[in-house]
Amino acid sequence: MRDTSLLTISMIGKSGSGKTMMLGGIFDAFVENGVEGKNGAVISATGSLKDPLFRENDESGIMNGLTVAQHLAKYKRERTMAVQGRDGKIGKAAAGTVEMAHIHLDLNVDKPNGEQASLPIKLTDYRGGLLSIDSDRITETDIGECRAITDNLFESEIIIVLLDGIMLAQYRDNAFMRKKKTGADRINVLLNAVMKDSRRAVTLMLVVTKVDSDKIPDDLKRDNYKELCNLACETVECVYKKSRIMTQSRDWTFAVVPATAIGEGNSITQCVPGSDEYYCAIRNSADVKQNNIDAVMLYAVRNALTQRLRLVDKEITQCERSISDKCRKMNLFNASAVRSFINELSGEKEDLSDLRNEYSSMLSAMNEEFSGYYEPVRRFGMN
Ligand SMILES: Nc1nc2c(ncn2[C@@H]2O[C@H](COP(=O)(O)OP(=O)(O)OP(=O)(O)O)[C@@H](O)[C@H]2O)c(=O)[nH]1
Ligand SMILES: [Mg+2]
Repeated sequence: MRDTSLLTISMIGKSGSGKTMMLGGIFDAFVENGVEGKNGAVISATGSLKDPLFRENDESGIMNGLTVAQHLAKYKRERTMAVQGRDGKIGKAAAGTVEMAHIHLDLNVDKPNGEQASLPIKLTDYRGGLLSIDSDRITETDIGECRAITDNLFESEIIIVLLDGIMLAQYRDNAFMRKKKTGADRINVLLNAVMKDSRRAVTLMLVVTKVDSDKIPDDLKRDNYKELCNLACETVECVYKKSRIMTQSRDWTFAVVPATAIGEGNSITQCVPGSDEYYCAIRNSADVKQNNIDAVMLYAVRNALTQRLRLVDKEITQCERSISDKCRKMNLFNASAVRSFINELSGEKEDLSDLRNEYSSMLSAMNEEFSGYYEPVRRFGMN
């Protein structure tokens, strides 16, 4: 049976859009450092007991937490990106992802009063090349991985779409090329299918990556990257056009956020010789720091939890209704059968109430203490 408490997060984006680097930013923000709220609450992530890869070896979960952290350390940005040496020369750039990986984490909230709440999440990293593969060259492995991506998308409560900010800027005046280069042509098709058959409320975060790059002109960076974000929305045209309908009729949420996995002033962007594409390297002795990747995660999780809380409330009301319905129908002859049914329902209601308490405890902190993180997030699709 699928674990319903597990929050599945899909990250989709073309090869080179920054998925693996974003995981590096998540590692940096939540696993290594922890994100702090304004009154001292901390949201951090640890290896999850739900991780099938590590659970077998360690039922206690203590070693598990460590192994997952070690496993994740391979996402450190200095390892996944070319770095400039002291002599000014740029090292070899890391290759893209070659193998799909599912990362299970527990997202933990520690409140100043000592209260704790936790939510297991699953993130998946895959080779973005799959998005642009030609159907006549597709292999069995490709098909398997494509299926896994699609399955993952359909079970996700959060979908993060990554669009390369440098490419958006480079092709700002050519919509056709912009869609092609950022992979939006394929992303539109994929998400159109998800929107059609969506079975739940989804939070869709459009993340504009690499906004630290000096190849993005100032007029696109102004006002917290307003024009760059507008370009991103126009590029995933189908999603943008349907966003209002999906918001109103299916409870979806849409937002766009500019983000960087390494921080402003920390990169060098150079043209790939003989091509029209750019690559980035980390500047010598840069203080690498993600910006807004924490905001993407916090905003999306808060929103997904708000949706879950609504659902749990509905289920609790239904449970209560069934209990009082049964009570009314109880008589001398059916009393024992009805009583055992009521007991069962009461147990169910208790479990739901525990879940409700966990969600609302987490949400109250996310609403009260972390509101500052939501400022760079722009909503769309509301009217
Ligand atoms: N300047 C800058 N460059 C970035 C950032 N994120 C990614 N990059 C650059 O983009 C390259 C590709 O990023 P990845 O995270 O490996 O891209 P990916 O989406 O995982 O690509 P695949 O694994 O091939 O699907 C990196 O090696 C960096 O050069 C960022 O925030 N800022
Ligand atoms: Mg990758």
